[in-house]
Amino acid sequence: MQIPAQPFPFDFELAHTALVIIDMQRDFVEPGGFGETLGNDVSLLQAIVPACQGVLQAWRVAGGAVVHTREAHAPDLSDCPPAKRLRGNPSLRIGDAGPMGRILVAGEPGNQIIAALTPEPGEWVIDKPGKGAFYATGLHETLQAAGITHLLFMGVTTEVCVQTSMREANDRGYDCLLLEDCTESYFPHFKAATVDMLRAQGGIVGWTAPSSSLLAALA
Ligand code: TIU
Repeated sequence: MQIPAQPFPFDFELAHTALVIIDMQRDFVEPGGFGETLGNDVSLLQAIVPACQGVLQAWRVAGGAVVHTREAHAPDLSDCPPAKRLRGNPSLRIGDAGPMGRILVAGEPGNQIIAALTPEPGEWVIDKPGKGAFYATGLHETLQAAGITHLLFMGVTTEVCVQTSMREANDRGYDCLLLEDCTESYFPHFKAATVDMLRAQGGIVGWTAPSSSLLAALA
């Protein structure tokens, strides 16, 4: 398959490509979670949910592999560096009890993927303690075992967990494409800058394209 993309068309084979949905969990997208404790307006992120849903549905129908990630820490916070927990002045820190349970802790209501994008059986769900999806997870091994060489990214936030994961993937040899309307930041100018920088210099990190281009190729 080939889709129009920047900086040039993106070629991929469905059987060797995974859709990677970064951290579309309640902590970031709904009020009362980690995103809001940092002082952010989470409604900005809610706007991409319909586009993400459209891509996920089409990708499932096509039979492509799906990865969902969650930024999640163990209940004893053994995988949360103190530097991460103590940084800044949030209204609640990681591990504190909030309206959706303990902030950014695995198994809590706030740590679940939002209802609109609930993982289906057979899809991979990766809990990650860092911003990048490859740090301290088995994601690379899982993808290698499945013969995956190309990754399509969506999720939040563009310049934090999505960009970090895409850079980690690029360094591990994956061809990566970011679906522009399926990612968002609490800071719109950070999203715009990230989309620009990922595809600059001949695709130094990868490609970007609107989801309509992927949907047209899958139709
Ligand atoms: N998932 C993710 O991007 N984690 C963050 O902490 N993002 C922020 O923008 N804060």
